[in-house]
Amino acid sequence: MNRTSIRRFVCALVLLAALGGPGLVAQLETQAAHDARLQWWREARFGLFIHWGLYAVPAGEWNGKTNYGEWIRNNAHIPLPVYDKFLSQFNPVKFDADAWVRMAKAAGMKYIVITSKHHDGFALFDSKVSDFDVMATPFKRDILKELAEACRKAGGIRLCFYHSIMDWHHPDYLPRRDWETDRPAAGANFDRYIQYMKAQIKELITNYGPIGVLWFDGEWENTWTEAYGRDLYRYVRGLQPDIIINNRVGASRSGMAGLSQDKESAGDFGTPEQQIPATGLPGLDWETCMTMNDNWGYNSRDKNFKSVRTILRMLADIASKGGNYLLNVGPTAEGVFPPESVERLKEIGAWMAVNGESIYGTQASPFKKLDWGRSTQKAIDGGARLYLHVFDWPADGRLVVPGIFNAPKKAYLLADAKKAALPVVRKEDSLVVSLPAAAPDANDSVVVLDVAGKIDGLKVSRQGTGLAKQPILDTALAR
Ligand code: FHN
Repeated sequence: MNRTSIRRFVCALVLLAALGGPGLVAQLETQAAHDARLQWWREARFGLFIHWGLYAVPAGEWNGKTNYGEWIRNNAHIPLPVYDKFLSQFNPVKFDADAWVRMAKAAGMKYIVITSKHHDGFALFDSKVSDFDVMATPFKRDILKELAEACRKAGGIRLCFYHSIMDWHHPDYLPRRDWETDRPAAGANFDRYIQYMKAQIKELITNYGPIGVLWFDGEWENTWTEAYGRDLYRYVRGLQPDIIINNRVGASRSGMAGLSQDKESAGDFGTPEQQIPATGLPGLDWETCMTMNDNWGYNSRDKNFKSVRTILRMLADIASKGGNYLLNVGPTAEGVFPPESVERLKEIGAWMAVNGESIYGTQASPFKKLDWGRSTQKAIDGGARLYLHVFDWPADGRLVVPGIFNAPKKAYLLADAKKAALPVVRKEDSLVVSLPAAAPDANDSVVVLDVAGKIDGLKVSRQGTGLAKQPILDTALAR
């Protein structure tokens, strides 16, 4: 090798070493390949989260207290031998994977993320490396296999797995719970635990067909590091290259805001929890996960369910900021969704059947603020299609769309199968759409507004990004 090639070789090595840090995703694939891998997920916009496990047996109640959820073993200080007794009580005879998948699809959801193993260490699947799994219960059926088959048969919905890094059952997991004086840490080997976790993850990734997302959680304790996360990210992508992995694989999530401090950390999307970012997050993929009531796991007393109006408006708000919405159901120990969840999924589905086009495959709103609701958008031939989500139907029938300089092409109600044109006029820097007296939907009525030409980001400050590209527009929107 001559001097030049030696110099180039050394530079390449240095670069690769540098890439070992930030830029993990970029190191593994081109931007085009990354976009192709995430395309289905970005278009999906809406998924079902399912938190299910042994904690459904006590259903939130222990020693007279009734405010527990999936953290019951930790929060009620239940010793392992006592908690293990739930194994013999877990027999969800009413579980019907096809019914669950039908309800998710009918609700307009495009993916299901179910807890393969939550923090308590119990596996909802037939794991050859653990005896703390569903095969050790009277049920003795591989729940994830049945769900995988149900998703395959139904089509149009992807199965994804939640998997907790934190494990309160495995003897090698550290740290122990601070109240667990009966489980000394002596002899525990965290690296051996990582091998166990990788073995279970390999089972998940290789035994159930193509998996859409591996949704890690429980990554915040001091034994787990960003370096472990990068290694685990590579490991999972090596098993199934097209899989998507959330940012909780690493250790750089900023709490419940869910975004990674290091933009280049391991993971493909951010995970705000129980909250919606105040602004859109241009250039970032993110998904808000949220309970339907106050608990992830089933709590029989928790009747504080969000209204359909709240859920639909959150869906529109999240989509208008370019995010995904992962809405949770906590099934009972019998294997059924709580009736309140079933009812809401049905009503959400009725809205999505008419208006799903205004959510799926849309991009973030071009507007900083809309007094009457939200907006999503799609590119169309020769222009842009705005989906105006009207929460507050204007009493005077005039829907003012501020700060848009494109020429209007057509406007109509998305709920109107005939797409009868609605009058649109320009008033200074706004377009005004004349609406019928009655709103088509009590919660979120969608008005479609097609305009000529791409909406120029320079003219319209993006909704909530705080990036006011043209100050004049801000004042117009501020009115
Ligand atoms: O501790 C878990 C909690 O039980 C639940 O699984 C949520 C859902 O994302 N994640 C963790 C809290 O951030």
